[in-house]
Amino acid sequence: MSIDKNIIASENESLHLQHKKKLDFLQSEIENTQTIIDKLAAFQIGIPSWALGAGGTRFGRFSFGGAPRNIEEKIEDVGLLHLLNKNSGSISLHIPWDIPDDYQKIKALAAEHQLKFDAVNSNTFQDQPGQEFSYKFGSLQHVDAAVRKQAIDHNIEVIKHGVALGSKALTVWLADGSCFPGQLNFRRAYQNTLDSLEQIYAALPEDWKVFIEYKAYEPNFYSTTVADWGQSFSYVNKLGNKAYTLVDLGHHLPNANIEQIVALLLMEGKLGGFHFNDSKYGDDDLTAGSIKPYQLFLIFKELVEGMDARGMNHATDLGWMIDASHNVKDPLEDLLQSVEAIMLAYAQALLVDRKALEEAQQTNDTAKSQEILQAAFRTDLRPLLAEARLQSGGALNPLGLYRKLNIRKKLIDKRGADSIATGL
Ligand SMILES: [Mn+2]
Repeated sequence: MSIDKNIIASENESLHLQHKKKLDFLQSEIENTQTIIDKLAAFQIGIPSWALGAGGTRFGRFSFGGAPRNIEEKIEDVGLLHLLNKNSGSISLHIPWDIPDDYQKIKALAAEHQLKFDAVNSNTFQDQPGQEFSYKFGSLQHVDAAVRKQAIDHNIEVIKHGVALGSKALTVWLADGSCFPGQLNFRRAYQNTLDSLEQIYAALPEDWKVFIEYKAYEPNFYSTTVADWGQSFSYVNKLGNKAYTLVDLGHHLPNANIEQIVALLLMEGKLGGFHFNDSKYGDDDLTAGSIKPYQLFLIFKELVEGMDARGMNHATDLGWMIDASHNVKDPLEDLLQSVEAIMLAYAQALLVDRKALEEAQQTNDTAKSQEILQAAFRTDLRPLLAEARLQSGGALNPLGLYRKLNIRKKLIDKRGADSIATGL
């Protein structure tokens, strides 16, 4: 599924007057908008291959129809998103769900859609058909060395797939933990996990990173072996300079101050990347910015400040990925909304008057500090996002055009109403 460039151009033309009016107003209020627009145009977000179909819950799954049936169709779907918004320039694959038959063919297809391969993900939270040992009681932490070896070998295989595709990072998320007190010796589980991670780390190519993701609870409900940023930080510090912590916004206990976690991880040089989503209660995997947009902005404020303090490139020095699940929305519409929300939070963070904030902080002017942050948060910067898309050849209104062109219906016509995508 592709969209003719002329269709995007003519749709943009019909929206241009209205867009210009809003943009002119913003440009009269804000200096150097082109600097922000250029940064927005450069910023690319990785789309998860596992979130292009219906996610469902543990109670059931309701199909949307037209779900991508294989890795080629997943790349086509991400290519479509990128064509519309020009900020979805990479895809994150999950192994074994997305093992390519022909690397060169898949690389060529991705290049055709101007997509890169973001971090590759291993999966030791499920048993696969034909697998010798079960992960029911963990993988890298397992009491049995043979199970650990199977999980280590799997991660090394994932690295090999990633190398063949041109990816530069491995994300390890472990479901390992325990459901009941007494089930697990915490220290032994930690040591086994560290030992397993060291063996995976040893297989990393020189220019690769490994991201260690943490999660407070679920599927294990009493303990998780990499449960929070402190535990991940402890592993990545021991592993070495290619190991980093990955922050998934839904993986904290309620009300955790994620922006502070992000600030400190960045300061310590150990923040590797992000999984964006939003949540009300737990790991809800909802559309980024749909529940707590202010939190998303505060996180980006720390990211921009912390990356600038370390002289980092906003667009390329961290892994920016979405990790979401779609139960009631069209997954592609949901992903367009997530990308828009992430871009908006980034734009607002770029707008913060950091010099004034620094002065307010140094003089303990608490009210002023709040005014400065909220002034940025409450400025509607959507016209800058639209302008960045326009300048990059994307659509002024991606979701509007997606709907106008009846893309979901066309996908259903092509792939069927009951097609199922591999993934969560
Ligand atoms: Mn995640």
